[in-house]
Amino acid sequence: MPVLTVKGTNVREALLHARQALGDHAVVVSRMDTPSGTVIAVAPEVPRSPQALEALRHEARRLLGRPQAHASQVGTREVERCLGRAGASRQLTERTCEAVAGRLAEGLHPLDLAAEELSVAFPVAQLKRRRGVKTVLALVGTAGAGKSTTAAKLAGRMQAAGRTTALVTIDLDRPGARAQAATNGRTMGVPVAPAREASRVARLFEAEPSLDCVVLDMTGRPEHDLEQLEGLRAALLQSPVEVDLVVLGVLPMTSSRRAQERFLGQVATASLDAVVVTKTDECDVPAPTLELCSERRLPVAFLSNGRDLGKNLRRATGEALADLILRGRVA
Ligand SMILES: Nc1nc2c(ncn2[C@@H]2O[C@H](COP(=O)(O)OP(=O)(O)OP(=O)(O)O)[C@@H](O)[C@H]2O)c(=O)[nH]1
Ligand SMILES: [Mg+2]
Repeated sequence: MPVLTVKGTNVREALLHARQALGDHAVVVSRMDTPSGTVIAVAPEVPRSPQALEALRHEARRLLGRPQAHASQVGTREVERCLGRAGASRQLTERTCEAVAGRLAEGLHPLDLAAEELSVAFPVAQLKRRRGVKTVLALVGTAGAGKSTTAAKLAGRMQAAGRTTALVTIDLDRPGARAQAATNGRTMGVPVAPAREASRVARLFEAEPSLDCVVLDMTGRPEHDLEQLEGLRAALLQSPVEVDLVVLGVLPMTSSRRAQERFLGQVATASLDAVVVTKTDECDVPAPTLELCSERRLPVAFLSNGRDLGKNLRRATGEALADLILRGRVA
């Protein structure tokens, strides 16, 4: 008969969880109090023989009978060290260590427990595609944030996923910008369309029915780009083609917190749908950027971890964010 460990902030809560997990016939075999609550070992039903009872007790002792104080100290110390290295705030460190300490009886490695806790600590974007609806992914960010690089990577990714994609850039005046777009488009096998006004994207969809997705690279001048986005929104509303506009903020991990906050303030009216965190490979302290996203309830959609257009873009998942914090890199 299997024995499960179930935790709660108090005995009553642990018992409720046990009932939810194993039903009304669950029996408590053993109990252990921890700094953050109670862990109980439960079996699905009353054992039928003294031997079965002894086997259950043995298993419960194995599950709960760890040298708790020692394990808790050693375990959370390692987690604390990792989080410190990642630049995590005191609140995040305390919250994670407390959760890990409360789960040590589960028998997993403390860093794995920390990874589980961190994997649900930050919002992750669920960019859902509506059936029959086309998509514009518009990238806003400060100069040099990684917009053009990310735009090319995203366009390549969409194309590879079977969506007929174009890369549109409204960054036409900066020297070298057109050439960069053309080279990136060639590298990714995606056509590039320069446009003075973002609103032209609406007409592109109308003129080219097979076009399914546009990745829109912008200038890096927030005021100008916000105005352009408004123009595009208005044009899409008028258009007979149904298109979802997804606005992605490009947030380099290498920028200071103050610069990141300033940017988010500048684009507040654009109501970002999500962010792409770039340059994760050049930053040793990933936690502050992710904590800022969490504070602002900004879901992370992608992580850019290098210059290689074909390789260095990952979909953000809870596990990837936890890896970034605990291991310093995207797995
Ligand atoms: N290491 C690293 N470099 C990156 C990453 N993303 C972009 N870069 C580099 O950052 C620099 C700026 O990238 P761009 O994509 O041109 O940035 P941008 O936001 O379009 O810049 P502007 O158009 O000038 O505003 C380039 O040298 C890129 O190769 C990344 O994830 N990691
Ligand atoms: Mg650019």
